Amino acid sequence: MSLSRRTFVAGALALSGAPLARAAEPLRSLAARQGIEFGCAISSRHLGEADLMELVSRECAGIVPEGEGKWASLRPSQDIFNFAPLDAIAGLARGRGLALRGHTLLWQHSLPDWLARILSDTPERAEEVLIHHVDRVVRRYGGFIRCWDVVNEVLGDGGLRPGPWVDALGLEAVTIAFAASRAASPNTRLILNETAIESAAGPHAQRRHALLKLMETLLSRGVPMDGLGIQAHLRCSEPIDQGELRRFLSDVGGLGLDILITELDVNDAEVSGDPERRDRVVADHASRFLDVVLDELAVKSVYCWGLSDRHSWLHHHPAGWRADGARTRPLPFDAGLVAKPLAGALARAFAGARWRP
Ligand code: 9MR
Repeated sequence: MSLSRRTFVAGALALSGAPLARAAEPLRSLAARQGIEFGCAISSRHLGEADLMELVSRECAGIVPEGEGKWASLRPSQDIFNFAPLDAIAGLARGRGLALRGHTLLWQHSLPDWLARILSDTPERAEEVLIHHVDRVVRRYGGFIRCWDVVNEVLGDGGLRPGPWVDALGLEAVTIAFAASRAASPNTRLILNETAIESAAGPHAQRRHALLKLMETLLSRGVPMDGLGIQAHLRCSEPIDQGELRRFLSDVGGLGLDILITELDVNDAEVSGDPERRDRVVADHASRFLDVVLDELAVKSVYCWGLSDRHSWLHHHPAGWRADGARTRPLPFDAGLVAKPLAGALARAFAGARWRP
């Protein structure tokens, strides 16, 4: 974009503490102009909401399934793969020309009950069942899902997070999942997805440190990992540590890894005031994150965890419950699908970002 055009867009958007008009340029094209992919998570439960699906295909270049790629959805029993819900999301992506990300092959949550027995058997059985699952799932969507969150939230505050996979296989769970993914689809980008690394809070600092060490270890062992996913479930009550975040992103980029923002939303559970004020605080908080993040050229995509406040996991999780009983407003569009200041913050951040190849 020329400087004058860029100044114009940024200037026009700067007027928007106010909601963006629906006629504003879609987020996906503002992002794409700088080589960034913008997208969001969707759930197959909401595929029937025509207005929401219209908004998704207008604003997004890609989608990611909120739950349909998890073991609990794909594996009702040991012998059965149920691909129908994930296929439905893939069908939307195909029909609307959207990219599709995969989420997720190795996580301590959303596992079917039958798996516990196998994972507590022998490490060999655990390895076998993991390879079988990854192979079937990744191979099936091979060329179409170009990027998978292979491993999700494997770090706790002090190293590997205990959970069924780590308890059964230790770090090998991670290396097996990556290797099996690469074997199943050699051209798919393979991501290590992690949470809670962006604030000044002690556990975040510890996790940044542990994450760098983990990625260095995996790369030194030849593990086929292409990038880091930063979930970015931001919380207004937890200030962004801009200096440390900048340094961390640069260290990750220095390892030759891509960085993806995979699950952005902004929790306003502790923000007081009317919705207008809360929406402004949310947008400002996101800007402090996005300004640093998009300044790092290794950052290639930004996905929100949902698109409209009509549906958010935070409405169903204590982390998102407010003392006044009102619903959290964590996403760029309100429940009526009108753009909020957070959409303006995203638009401004994309318009002001540098081009990345
Ligand atoms: O938003 C998802 C919610 O609907 C599910 O019930 C939950 C358990 O599967 O997972 C939520 O998504 C999580 C994501 O998979 C990983 N990072 C944290 C997300 C919010 O909890």
